Amino acid sequence: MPDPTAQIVLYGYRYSVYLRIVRMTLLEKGIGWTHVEIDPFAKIIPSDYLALHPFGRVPTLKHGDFVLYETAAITRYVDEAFAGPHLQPSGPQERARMNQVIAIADSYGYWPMVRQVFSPRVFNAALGTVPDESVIAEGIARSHTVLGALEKLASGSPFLAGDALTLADIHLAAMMAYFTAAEDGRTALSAYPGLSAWWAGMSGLQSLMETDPGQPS
Ligand SMILES: N[C@@H](CCC(=O)N[C@@H](CS)C(=O)NCC(=O)O)C(=O)O
Repeated sequence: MPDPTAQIVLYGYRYSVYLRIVRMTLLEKGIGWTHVEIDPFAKIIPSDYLALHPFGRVPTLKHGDFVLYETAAITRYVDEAFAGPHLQPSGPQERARMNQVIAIADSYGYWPMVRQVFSPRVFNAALGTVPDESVIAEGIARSHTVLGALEKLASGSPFLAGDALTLADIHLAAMMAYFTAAEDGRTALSAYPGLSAWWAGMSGLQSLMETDPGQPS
């Protein structure tokens, strides 16, 4: 049985979208944690971090002696191991929809929306790197497939799965925040009215705003 009083340590890179998803989940649950900064893009990843996460990515969560990586596993663990609002619907169809949205975001959304659009257009540009427009154009084209799929699931509700905030909203909101930080991303999203309405509500979520890492400098 997890000990809810054991200390939580979260290892991650402050600009990581996946770290942000876990931070948002902890905030929504009302749980405190200690942050350890790890830059997964650094030339050398500390060996003591690789001992926790053999793939060298972020985030990793430690709860007492229990070590867990993979964001979707972490957020489900946090939801299930601690008191606070339930972030997963109980109905099988709503729960399946939540899992589907998270899988779409991870499998098809993260790379084009975050790595091909946000990273070159906003993040690297703030550091003075001239973006490769062909990468951004490909990212936008691939993002349209993702946005089109999510539009069919958005169904005009303020939430993506059921009638309350779930891990699916948190997961996608963190990625959408980065995607829409780029003008190209905002223009792409505007073609999808259901998803735009969802984002209009979600963009004001307190846990999303509190975890905004700001611009790199
Ligand atoms: N499947 C992993 C993905 C985590 C991930 O890709 N994190 C990014 C930062 S947002 C990372 O560590 N990137 C380092 C790299 O691509 O080398 C999860 O869900 O936690």
